[in-house]
Amino acid sequence: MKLYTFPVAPNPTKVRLYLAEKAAAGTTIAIEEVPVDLVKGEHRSAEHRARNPFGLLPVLETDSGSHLVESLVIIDYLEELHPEPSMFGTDPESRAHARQVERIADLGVLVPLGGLVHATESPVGHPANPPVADYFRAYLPRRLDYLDSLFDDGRTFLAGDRVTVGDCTLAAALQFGRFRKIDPLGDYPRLRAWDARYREREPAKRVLVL
Ligand SMILES: N[C@@H](CCC(=O)N[C@@H](CS)C(=O)NCC(=O)O)C(=O)O
Repeated sequence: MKLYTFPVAPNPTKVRLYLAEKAAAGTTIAIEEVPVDLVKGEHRSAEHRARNPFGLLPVLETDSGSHLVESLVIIDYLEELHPEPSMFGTDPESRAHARQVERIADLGVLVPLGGLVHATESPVGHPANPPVADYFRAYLPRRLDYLDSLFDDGRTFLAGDRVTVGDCTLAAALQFGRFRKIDPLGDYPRLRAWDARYREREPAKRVLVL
């Protein structure tokens, strides 16, 4: 299998953090990482569009040569191939909560924070768009409030006392914000403490560069 990826880009980073967490938990998944330079625009080439018609990263090329182009679907596929230890949960309810937290971290933080970066100072050349930036800025607090409130019960990670995919998603999102010096955690001490805790982990140290 091949993973087409690029450092700091949040969706590829989410998958790379997942792989690093899985490896740290004892399951090394054999995947060749292939860089596609987003800053140089390599993702817009015909070669990459043959892998992903949307011209985005990450892309997983499976052993049969097919392409998966959604980060969470890539993770789901790898989890099906390597279910142990689960990066979602051990029973239906814990899996549902872990997946819910991941969706909120993705749709509620990664997407708007990524949109804010691209609408202000896009590393891939999207035009600045102040009204879009304002929209995403206003979108973030309710989702961050919710994620911060999860720590009311003293949990260590977003979905409980073990790392799940949502931790990878949120860490990937926050790194992309740091890339453009956007820190949305100012009013969220528990999320900030989680962020510091997560970044101390070996998988995070291996993958995150900012
Ligand atoms: N929903 C997709 C989103 C993929 C995506 O937006 N990838 C970004 C990098 S994080 C990209 O390739 N951006 C290039 C561009 O916007 O030109 C996923 O979850 O993988």
